[in-house]
Amino acid sequence: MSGITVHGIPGSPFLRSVEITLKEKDVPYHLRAMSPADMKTPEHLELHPFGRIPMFEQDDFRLYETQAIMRYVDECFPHPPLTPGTPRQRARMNQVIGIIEWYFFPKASAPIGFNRIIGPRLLGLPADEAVIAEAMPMARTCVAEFERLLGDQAYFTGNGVSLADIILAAQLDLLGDCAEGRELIDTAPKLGAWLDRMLARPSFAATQPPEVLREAA
Ligand SMILES: N[C@@H](CCC(=O)N[C@@H](CS)C(=O)NCC(=O)O)C(=O)O
Repeated sequence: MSGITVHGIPGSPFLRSVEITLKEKDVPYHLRAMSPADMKTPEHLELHPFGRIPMFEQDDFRLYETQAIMRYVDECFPHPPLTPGTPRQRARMNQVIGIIEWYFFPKASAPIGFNRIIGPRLLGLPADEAVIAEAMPMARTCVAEFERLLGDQAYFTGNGVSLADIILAAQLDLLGDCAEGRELIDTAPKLGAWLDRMLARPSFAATQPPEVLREAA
């Protein structure tokens, strides 16, 4: 056994990114599924003082921050590698991850996804339409940039899947479950085809968001 436990709420794209990384490498792990009621409890804050998910434990080693977890797993279990071989490829991977962390997640996918998907479908909260409308210009800029950076490549760094592909596909899959997300993806045909390729991977199929988050639910 790997001694690995991952904590988080199923449906979280960050939790899913960690799980996909482990599954791509065929590393067994235990998922400690949390519910919204577990958030910010003393037990949660002990593992993650900022009260977010996911968290990772391997024996007595504890880690939070999705990127740090994924990079650690990628180093500990090198096959198949999810970090590409050349400096330019690694720079591209890190650039895409930076765009996700600084612009796409906080200013586009989180406000739209929370107000259109997580809030109404999981927490019974109404959508704040003004927040969604305000996030759309940044969402369009990000998607256009992802389309440009992907270009005619199979994946963001060339022919192999990298950590950037995993993080972005996990976020776009959730966002694509609302009208705004689909509208965004429809503006970027190469990104749409790439997303289909990513979602067809066994690691994505094995980590589907719960039905309650899906639009038809
Ligand atoms: N920088 C953190 C961000 C994690 C994050 O924002 N996770 C979301 C779920 S996808 C969360 O915990 N949201 C709860 C909250 O904002 O209170 C990471 O990469 O792990």
